Amino acid sequence: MVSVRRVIALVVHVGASLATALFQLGASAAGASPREAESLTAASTPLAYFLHSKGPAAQPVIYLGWTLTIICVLVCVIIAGLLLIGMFRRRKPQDARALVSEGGLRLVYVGSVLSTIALFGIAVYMLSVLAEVADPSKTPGLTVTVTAYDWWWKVDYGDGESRFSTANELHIPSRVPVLVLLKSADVIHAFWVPELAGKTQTIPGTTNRQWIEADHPGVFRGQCTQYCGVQHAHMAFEVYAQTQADYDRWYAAQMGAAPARSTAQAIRGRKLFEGRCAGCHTVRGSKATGVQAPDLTHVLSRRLLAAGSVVNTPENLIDWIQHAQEIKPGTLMPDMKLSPAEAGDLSAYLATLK
Ligand code: HEC
Ligand SMILES: [Cu+2]
Repeated sequence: MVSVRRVIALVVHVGASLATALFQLGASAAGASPREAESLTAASTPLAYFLHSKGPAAQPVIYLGWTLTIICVLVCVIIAGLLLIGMFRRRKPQDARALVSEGGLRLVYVGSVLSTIALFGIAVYMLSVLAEVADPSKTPGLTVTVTAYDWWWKVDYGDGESRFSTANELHIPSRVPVLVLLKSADVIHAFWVPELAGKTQTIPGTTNRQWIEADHPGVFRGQCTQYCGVQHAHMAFEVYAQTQADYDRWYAAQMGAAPARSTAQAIRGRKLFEGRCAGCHTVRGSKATGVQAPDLTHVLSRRLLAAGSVVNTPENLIDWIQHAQEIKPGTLMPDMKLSPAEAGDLSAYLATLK
């Protein structure tokens, strides 16, 4: 079994290098500068999960994928070969009225038996992979709750006094199995971080479980993979695997409430926020306690906005607030009409939410 795995690992490796080279070639053909093309790796492609796995919950799946691919390619090649042989080694023309057939049914029997054995073998292998990835080998070191909303992800950490909530970003320490409890606030979505684990649905009224573990620090893209409405495609998230020290620092920073002291402009901005945004959004430490939208206590610490729709820059942030329906048509956040002065106040306030 070990040697088979080695062979598959080699095939995977060669495949990955080939795909990366092709991808970079395509990127430069499309006009990307050599440096840009270089910065792209196969990990940026949608099929990266077929080439790389970055954690133990994904490793057995990648072997399964390649084994199935190899078997399918072999079947195609064998059938094509037999067809060619059949075409060139025709039987002699015989009298159409002759009653005796020359046989040939034997091959059909052999083929049926072989296919049955192959399919049965594949089924057993698949079930064993399912069992292998069902539970982590160690007890999870961390449990987080992820709730899917149309069209973003709420992530809850901790319990009691030390609980906090963030959005579209999952931070985990690397090399620690993490149990993700999956819930849905509205319709069925599915949680998928291809390089770390398989897909798991989030179903209203049920709590599903999925464990993930990252071998090394890194950023892994996740995506909703169950069609859930118009903005399903803009329902991405990122998993940040960090060293334990980095993770602890992030955790401590997230747990704090928003700062109370600030400039006069920011205080005006906070009043405006509490008046117009608090029905949906929470900022801990202020009067805003809405629950139907992302918690914004530390919105500035996030890399992306609106479930991966835009990069979180000050310009994009205020643009999103005023034109959410243009950036993500149909999103459950309305365009907020703001005068230039109000936009300035609000920006000053949001800039304090680090
Ligand atoms: C009717 C409810 C509602 C109101 C009112 C509202 N929002 Fe939102 N907001 C949402 C929802 C829902 C999302 C998630 C949108 C998505 O990703 O599809 C969101 C997303 C955001 C985000 C992106 C957060 C992230 O981490 O991705 C920001 C920033 C934001 N809103 C700011 C504001 C501000 C500032 C106001 C007031 C001027 C406001 N919102 C008013 C519902 C609301
Ligand atoms: Cu979804």
